[in-house]
Amino acid sequence: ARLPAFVAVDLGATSGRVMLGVVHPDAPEVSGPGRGIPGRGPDSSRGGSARVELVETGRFPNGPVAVPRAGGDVVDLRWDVLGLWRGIVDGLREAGREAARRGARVQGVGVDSWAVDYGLLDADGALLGAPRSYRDPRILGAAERVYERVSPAEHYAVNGLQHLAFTTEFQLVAGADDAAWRSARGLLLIPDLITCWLTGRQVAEVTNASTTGLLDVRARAWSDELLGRLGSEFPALAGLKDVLPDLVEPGTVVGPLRPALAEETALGDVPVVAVASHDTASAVAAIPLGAGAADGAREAGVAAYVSSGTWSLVGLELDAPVLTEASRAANFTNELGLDGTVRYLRNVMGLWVLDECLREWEREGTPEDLGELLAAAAEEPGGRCVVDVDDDAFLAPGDMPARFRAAAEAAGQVVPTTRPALARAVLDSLATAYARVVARAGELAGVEVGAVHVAGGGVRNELLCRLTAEATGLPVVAGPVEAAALGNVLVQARAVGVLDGGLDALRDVVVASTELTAYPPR
Ligand code: LFR
Repeated sequence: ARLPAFVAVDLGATSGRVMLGVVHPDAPEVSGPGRGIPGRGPDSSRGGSARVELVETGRFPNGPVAVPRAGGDVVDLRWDVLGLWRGIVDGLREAGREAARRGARVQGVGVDSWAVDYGLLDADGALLGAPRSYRDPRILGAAERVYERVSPAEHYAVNGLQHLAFTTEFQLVAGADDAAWRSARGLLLIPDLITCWLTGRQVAEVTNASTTGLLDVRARAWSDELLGRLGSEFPALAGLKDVLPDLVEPGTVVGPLRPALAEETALGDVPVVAVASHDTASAVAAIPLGAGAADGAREAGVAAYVSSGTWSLVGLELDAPVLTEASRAANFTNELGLDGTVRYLRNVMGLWVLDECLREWEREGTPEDLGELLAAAAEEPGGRCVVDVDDDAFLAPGDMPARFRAAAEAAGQVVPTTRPALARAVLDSLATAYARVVARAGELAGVEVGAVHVAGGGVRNELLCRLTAEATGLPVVAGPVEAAALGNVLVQARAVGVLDGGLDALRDVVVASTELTAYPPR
């Protein structure tokens, strides 16, 4: 029989990927990579878990595009979703070919992406203009206008979200007078938009919908209360309720691939599955919490995580939201996860700050090699310059080295004058933020944290992993790199019956599929 395979479309803010995940069945005596490290939590000593092999079949750049308007100085920051769509279709076609070469059969397609952003559809179901990027500075100030009418505490009691300037709700308020909004008859978050283009069907997958600010976190349903309040305070948004699609939980089959695409990509009649479509939710599903902590692991305690890509999402997996006033004041979010879980976390600005420095140096015509820069940064003295990377000043694209130095100066820190010193300062600032957030998450949730997992692209940044272990005083377990794509594949495989079991069973598959690296606390 041919091996089952699934195609994960994973869209990040700086690149999109299409990955083929081939599921290899239980192999009792095989010791996969990652099994060498003594584990706790998921049963990593057990043979016999299936294994997923990920093969990249498409990769394309992404980033906000500055689009000028007619008749003025206004520039909008938008996503090139048409370019992404082209990359996705090419990647699907290549996935079909790759599956054939490997004697595998594609049994599903699923899409995850960054959160909060959305496309509007007109009455014909056609896209009304390129979706706006959450980094568009036009958003600044919108949240405050909302809070004057519906207080932060009233929001938190229902949606449980941290304050982020760009939450969907605030974007909608900022755009309430737009001509496009007046014509809108549908609203789809980015992964739901791609899923709609794949299937023709409109749904709102719940993990991503939980980042809109419009959901009741306990009910995992749209909040009539918040939608009602918003509509009465901002009459232009009174129709919002009618443009939101029905919610579905991850693992729901949305429909078959549209026949024309089935033919064009040669994938045939495969189901398109709503996965945990928020990339962070897919990533967390694939973090083997509790496994792989080598020497130095505390006896007791739960594992925290850092999902590290453009953003760093730092927190805990819980089975119920924490909606206390202390939690709100500490700006912790309760986003929804797979299988009824809650992602209790905070956004930390993440590797975006360093990546923007690299892009700025490239724009200036003196590009920097990341590997060499990190090697030099590792030789720099640590702890000399720590700034609050979560300041909104770092949100928009631009001259990040200058902004970072200005922030260092304002904070009375040693201002980094060389690139390695700057890189070191960014990483020290990130590691310090992680340590603060991990400790606070434990306090607020009432648990003792015994280890920290790092997953996503940041796994490749060994210096940051080491600094995280030092700053938290906890063992760090790094891996997998392609956590979101892996989580995406796992949910599809379970939805069609190729895998079974709960999160622990899925994470056993991750352990069998991944190389985990342990960083001792010192
Ligand atoms: C990470 C992420 C974060 C979300 C941010 C903006 O890629 O999805 O979880 O806060 O992007 O959507």
